Amino acid sequence: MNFSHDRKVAELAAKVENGERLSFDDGVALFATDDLPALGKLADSVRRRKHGRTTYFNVNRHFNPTNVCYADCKFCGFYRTPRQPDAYTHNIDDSLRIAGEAVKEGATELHITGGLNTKLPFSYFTDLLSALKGHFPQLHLKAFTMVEFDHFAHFYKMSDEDVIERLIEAGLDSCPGGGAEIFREPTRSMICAHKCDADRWLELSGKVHAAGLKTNATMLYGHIESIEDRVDHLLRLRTQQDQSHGFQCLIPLAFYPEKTQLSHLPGPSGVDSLKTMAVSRLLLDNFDHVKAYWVMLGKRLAQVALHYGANDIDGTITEGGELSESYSIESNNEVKMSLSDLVSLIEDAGFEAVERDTVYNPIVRSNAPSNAPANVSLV
Ligand code: V47
Repeated sequence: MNFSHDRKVAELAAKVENGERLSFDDGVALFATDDLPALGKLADSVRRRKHGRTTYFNVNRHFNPTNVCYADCKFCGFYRTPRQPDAYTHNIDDSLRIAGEAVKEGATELHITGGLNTKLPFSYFTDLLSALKGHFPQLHLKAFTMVEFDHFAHFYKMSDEDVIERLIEAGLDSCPGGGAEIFREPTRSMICAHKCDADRWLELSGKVHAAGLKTNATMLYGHIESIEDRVDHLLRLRTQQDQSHGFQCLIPLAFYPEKTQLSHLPGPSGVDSLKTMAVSRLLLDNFDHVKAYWVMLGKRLAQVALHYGANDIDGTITEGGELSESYSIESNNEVKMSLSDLVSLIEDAGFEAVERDTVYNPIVRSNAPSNAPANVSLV
């Protein structure tokens, strides 16, 4: 039996098997195929070569210190202007209480991002990190996107190096992948005109990597962008990774239109999401990990995406995240999964669930988190 009825996919399968790098045109051709199972098989072969049957997850919590933001991104349903009644900024005590709950629930990571809030001094962020690190030294602080770094440097008139150094001194351990959205113009300016541009996002990633920290990268798809925009985005990340080597993981983020300025759009289909996962895995030959973020994909599609190149499904506890405060693709708005449910989800898809810390060291728990369900299966 031929690998694919699509001759182009069969040709690219040979290229992938020989370890050759795929080009821009190859990426566009893979998106164009109607042979979804063959595309999945190809991405799965790369995923299995890198990770075998292992699917990683972690026990984490998202925390947004403030939802006040001036960026006005068209795809965002989270931000508020300072005068809106539900605008908030957490003080240190609140933040410690939330982090304390997360630690009690067994979290190893706090994922911290927030709005670009011009009412706050830079010391708000360093004090926040120092307090969290002081109280919970075991908690990995994955905090602030390249867009926030750019805002800090401009707004507080500091050099990039100073911003990075002072946040690391305060307790920063690594950075999440947000703010990348879609790099290519004019799409980027149409959806997030007030965020830093692609070159700046990539430049800051390089600087954070040079300072010794790992970061992630995202791609927001399924809104107004073209397939060429997506391929361009992935290849720019690949080029940056060749130079600075600090990206751990790509997270393709399926656009969820509800409560955004783009709510008239349908969002990506299931097939589109699986193709995007597979092409991401195939183009990013220098990224170790590709994550199926279940909060945006939904649990069922995230499970299938593990057969389309993804080898990580993110966290158990995403409650309180900017992608969950206002919405979740899950019909009951459930944005929290127990460790045992997540393990079952992975095993049911035919993979071996491995709990990891933020930088992909496997974690072996000697006993369950204090509030974990009694039937929790330990990894
Ligand atoms: O940059 C905002 C996206 C990102 C919507 O690093 C939306 O491990 C879909 O970066 N529909 C922030 N997506 C979240 C993020 C992230 C999430 C999980 C794991 C990691 C990681 C990083 O969320 C934003 C934007 O691209 N986003 N609004 C929306 N309506």
